[in-house]
Amino acid sequence: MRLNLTNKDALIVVDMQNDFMPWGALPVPDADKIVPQLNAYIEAFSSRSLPVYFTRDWHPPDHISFKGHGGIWPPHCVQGTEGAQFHKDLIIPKDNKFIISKGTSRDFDAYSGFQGTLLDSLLKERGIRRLFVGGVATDYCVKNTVIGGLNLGYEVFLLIDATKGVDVNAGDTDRAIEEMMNSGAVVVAFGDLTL
Ligand code: VGL
Ligand code: ZN
Repeated sequence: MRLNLTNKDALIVVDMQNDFMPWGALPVPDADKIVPQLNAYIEAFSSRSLPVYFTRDWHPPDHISFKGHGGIWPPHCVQGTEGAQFHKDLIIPKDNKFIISKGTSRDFDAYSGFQGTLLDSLLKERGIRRLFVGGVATDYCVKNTVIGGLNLGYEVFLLIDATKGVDVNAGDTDRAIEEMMNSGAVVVAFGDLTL
């Protein structure tokens, strides 16, 4: 596949926060290994003045998704904590970047970057039509963001070399990739971009 980036394209980096790294509260195996690859995408977009959207889980301390509060997850990405910070080596461009916080109120969870956020309106007001999505976790927030984008009418590319899944059940990540493809997402890797 050969892909030329245009001003209708945006990069979406999903939840590259400490708590999803191998040292964090809700570890995604090898999540830290994709930082260099994500940085390559970030540079490719940023150097062309194309926008980069960083989603982050940004939960209150008693969030509904946490064990003991009705959910299945250990407490993670609590607002303002070190665990909620982005991986220290992730490049955050000065310009044309947006931070999208989700899961911010106690009684609602959001796996999709579109759920309860301004992401769709920010993309639409810039005329963005194609989304390139990477980050973690493939089988949760990446999957829901990709399918959310498809449902909103975007063309969506899954960055297969810049995403990692948590695999709570063996095979979840592979099934998530299949589900995204069946929903219309196109799997691409860095070498597919014409740079
Ligand atoms: C996520 C589980 C709970 C994710 C967020 O970013 O994929 N997974 N909260
Ligand atoms: Zn969460």
